[in-house]
Amino acid sequence: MRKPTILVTRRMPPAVEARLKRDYDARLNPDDRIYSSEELIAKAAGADGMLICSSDKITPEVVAHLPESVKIIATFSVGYEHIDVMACEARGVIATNTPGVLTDATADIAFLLILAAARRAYEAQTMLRQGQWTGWHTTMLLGIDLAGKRLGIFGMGRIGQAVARRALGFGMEIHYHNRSRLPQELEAGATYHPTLESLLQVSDVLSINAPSTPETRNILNAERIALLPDGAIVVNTARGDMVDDAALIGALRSGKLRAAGLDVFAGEPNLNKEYLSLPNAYLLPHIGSATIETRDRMGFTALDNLDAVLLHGRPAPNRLW
Ligand code: 8YV
Repeated sequence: MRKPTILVTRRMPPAVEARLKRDYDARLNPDDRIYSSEELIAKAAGADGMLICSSDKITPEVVAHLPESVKIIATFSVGYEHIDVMACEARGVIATNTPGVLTDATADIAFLLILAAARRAYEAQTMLRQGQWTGWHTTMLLGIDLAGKRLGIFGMGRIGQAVARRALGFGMEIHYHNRSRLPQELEAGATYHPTLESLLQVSDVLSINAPSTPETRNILNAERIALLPDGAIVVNTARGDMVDDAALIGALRSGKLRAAGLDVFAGEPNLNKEYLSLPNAYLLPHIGSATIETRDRMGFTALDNLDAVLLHGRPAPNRLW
């Protein structure tokens, strides 16, 4: 029997590429160059499925011009704002994501950012490496305790809940805002806020864990930042486009906010360069899910979806429509 053909738009971890080659006629991208929309369409000619990443923009135009042969688009990511799911549905192209397998890795990075922001890790590292550490003193690089502080979680899905579990271990009080209130057993003592505005007012540390949607785009703007307690910390491991960069940078400069920890940025990798000059911004290049185990799991989950549809004629486990 003919092996189905998969267009793989980015280089995959070795174990994932091995499984792809075993089960499919895989069109790999060893150079890892990001394809334009035109290239995506041309390279998909005759393919049964596509394995994409969040760097590939599956717009309504791309969906409309995909060859008839493409039955499924599996993204190697939990976020799927780069896929026009309605356009896929309208054309009958199945779209899938990889929920659940990057929860812990991403929550770990959220906590790394919370700690780094609260304890001035960037300034400390810079001082030491630049030979400016002249000796210990009682008021050198003072940060803040996390114990006893209120952590506000915007978006209490799997990752938000995993951040909450970690925060409990650090003695923080958990508050959250979500579209709907969680059942009591999942809330685990956290306080629900029916509005984001109410959450912001009590968030000594704000962690953004919501999906990027038309409703959440630019949601953390100047007016909402003003609602945070003075000296609050903002951490984002979700998507950069939920934050108004100019407003966040202004608040970090003015001292309204103590610090920020950011793993994601609007327009990645071309982040707003002003962040680079801020000593109180701890910045990472979107490494939330970057562990060996997690990236393998993401690839295998995407493959499980492709396998279900293309090898077994079954429903995809993580179908988006
Ligand atoms: C991925 C992510 O690294 O899964 C997501 O939504 O943001 C990241 O962890 C990236 O998007 C891979 O496509």
